[in-house]
Amino acid sequence: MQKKTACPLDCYDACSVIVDAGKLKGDKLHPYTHGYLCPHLNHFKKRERIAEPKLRGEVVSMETALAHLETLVRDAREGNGILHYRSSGNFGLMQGVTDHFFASVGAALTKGSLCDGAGEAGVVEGRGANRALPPEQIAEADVVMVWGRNVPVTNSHLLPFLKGKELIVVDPVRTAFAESADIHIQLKPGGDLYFAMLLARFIVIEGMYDAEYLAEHGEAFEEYYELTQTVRIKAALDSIGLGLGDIGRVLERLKGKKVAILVGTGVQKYRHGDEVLRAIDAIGTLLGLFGKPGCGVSFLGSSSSGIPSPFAAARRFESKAAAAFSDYDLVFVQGANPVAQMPDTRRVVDSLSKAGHVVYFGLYENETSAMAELVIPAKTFLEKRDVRTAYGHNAMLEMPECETGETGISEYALCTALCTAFDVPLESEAYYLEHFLACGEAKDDKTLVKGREALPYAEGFDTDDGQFLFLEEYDFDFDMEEDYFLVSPKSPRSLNSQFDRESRVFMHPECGFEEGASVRLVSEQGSLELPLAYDDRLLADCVLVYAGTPGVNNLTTSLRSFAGENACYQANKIKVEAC
Ligand SMILES: Nc1nc2c(c(=O)[nH]1)N[C@H]1C(S)=C(S)[C@@H](COP(=O)(O)OP(=O)(O)OC[C@H]3O[C@@H](n4cnc5c(=O)[nH]c(N)nc54)[C@H](O)[C@@H]3O)O[C@H]1N2
Ligand SMILES: Nc1nc2c(c(=O)[nH]1)N[C@H]1C(S)=C(S)[C@@H](COP(=O)(O)OP(=O)(O)OC[C@H]3O[C@@H](n4cnc5c(=O)[nH]c(N)nc54)[C@H](O)[C@@H]3O)O[C@H]1N2
Ligand code: SF4
Ligand SMILES: [Mo]
Repeated sequence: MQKKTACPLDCYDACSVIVDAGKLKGDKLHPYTHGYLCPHLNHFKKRERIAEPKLRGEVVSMETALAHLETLVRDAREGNGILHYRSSGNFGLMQGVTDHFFASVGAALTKGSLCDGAGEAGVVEGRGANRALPPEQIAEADVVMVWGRNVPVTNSHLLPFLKGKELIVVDPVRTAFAESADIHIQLKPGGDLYFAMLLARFIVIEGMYDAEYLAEHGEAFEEYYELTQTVRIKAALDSIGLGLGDIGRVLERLKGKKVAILVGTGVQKYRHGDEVLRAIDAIGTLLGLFGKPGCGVSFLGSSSSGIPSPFAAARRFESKAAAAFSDYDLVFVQGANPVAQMPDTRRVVDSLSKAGHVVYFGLYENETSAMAELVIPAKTFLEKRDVRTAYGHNAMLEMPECETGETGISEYALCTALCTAFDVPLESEAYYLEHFLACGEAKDDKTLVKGREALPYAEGFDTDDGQFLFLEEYDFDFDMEEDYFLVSPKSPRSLNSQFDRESRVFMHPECGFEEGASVRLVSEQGSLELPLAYDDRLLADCVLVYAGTPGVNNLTTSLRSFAGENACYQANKIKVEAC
């Protein structure tokens, strides 16, 4: 018998999945899934998962594991407290049920982000709220400008909506997507703020702005124009590897067209990530793109937008990107691999090794499970009930239990055991699922989250006075040091640290190092040796190490973004040495 569920992975697409005699297939009837899945889910069943709970490396029963967890929680509550470190291994809404227990017993949860926090902060500063464009609006555009998002790799189910459009890609790497575009702006990593400010400046100079729209929604645009004049045109363009012709080519394509600008995480892996989003949004405001059919600027949305949490709220928080694990008697890690995925691995390992006790609750063995005293296997998304929403579209998908098995425990069952032991009130699983499902409503051929608009900002911005808040100052100086830029994007073969992780570093063939030999990458934070592969899609001064490559975050910094408390994976320059 066929069952329908949804992919739980951290991805823009949140695909609708048909489970047919144990096989996973893309749902042909779901308007966003188009009948295909990606390699992550096509090979999902082949992955070796953790089979049994382990206590100090010895296999134990689930009963023993839960009893030990209970003791650790009891002791830590009386001591230096508990940190519940939950990340994005599974995006189902029921993952949050453990927050309910931990918040209720006074544990700290995390704030800030490893992912899109800097960009999100910028969007909220300028527009008042972050609302993403649904795929149907993107499909109405004439021109789609994709800025720091690798659509075929990270958001492949958007491709059918981009067919036949003029495409502009802004990316320091000549990706296959960039290659397929009408224009590829191959700027230096981190050069986006200057590029966006100069585009805005020339939009004003050329009189391309929408005066009527600005009178209503962007009164302060002349002050912003003055700010853009502080960017010295020739020097700035030289520093980011572009020329005046690049500005002209882009503006020529945008003129008088329905333009959708899609922004990914690539532009905001820096301390000033919020300013980049504000500057890109300013282009959208000057051109009057917001609230018009087929137009707009769209960053990653929030998958929980429109879904009030039914769970207890925490009162204490620890930084997601720079958590001080050593301050806690108990660190409970769920759906996460912080040892590999947080920045500044040396600091993370040092801090985590000084925590009283570490418990890992997940599907796969990884760097973090290796440091845990207690390892608890989870059930897969096929074996538990959940509801999925997305950051790339507004659909809601129900996830019934499709398979049964002896391995692992669901988040709800684990939470029930803990709540029972500590007398924390917990509603039934059905209650929470119904709460989430009640936030959706059927529309045409799909279920959508209520309140998420088909055309965001049609009624203006969500700021206090409805005006777009242009950037008023910026804290950015392009780093002209000799060293290499680190580019650390998503790999086609892994989903962060899940599945087939890359193990090489990529550099331009003319880098002067021998292909196949190991090179040592060195930053202020640490170093890493990897075999070198040539990649002529890269600029000569860039080193590419994919997210999920073991050791990549030895190189990255614990410094967080100026706004949004985000990790800054590309803020460091690095040196390369032959080994
Ligand atoms: N296959 C696969 N898909 C994924 C994931 C995965 O690990 N693997 N992860 C998921 C997650 S957690 C997320 S957050 C999303 C993120 O997905 P995306 O938003 O696509 O993020 P990235 O792949 O990190 O970066 C996108 C592009 O930005 C470019 N870039 C790097 N630096 C800069 C820069 O300074 N300026 C500009 N303009 N571009 C830059 C990179 O070369 C890359 O092509 O993907 C999700 N989907
Ligand atoms: N250098 C560099 N580092 C990066 C990034 C980058 O671009 N470059 N990207 C950052 C970004 S955008 C993100 S979102 C983070 C992601 O980093 P993390 O949130 O740590 O995600 P994953 O690496 O996917 O690890 C998820 C773990 O979740 C567990 N898991 C999967 N499904 C379930 C489940 O159903 N239940 C439970 N309990 N556990 C489950 C699996 O065991 C898996 O090992 O990485 C960040 N790190
Ligand atoms: S594209 Fe994204 S949502 Fe779809 S199956 Fe792959 S990981 Fe899951
Ligand atoms: Mo992410």
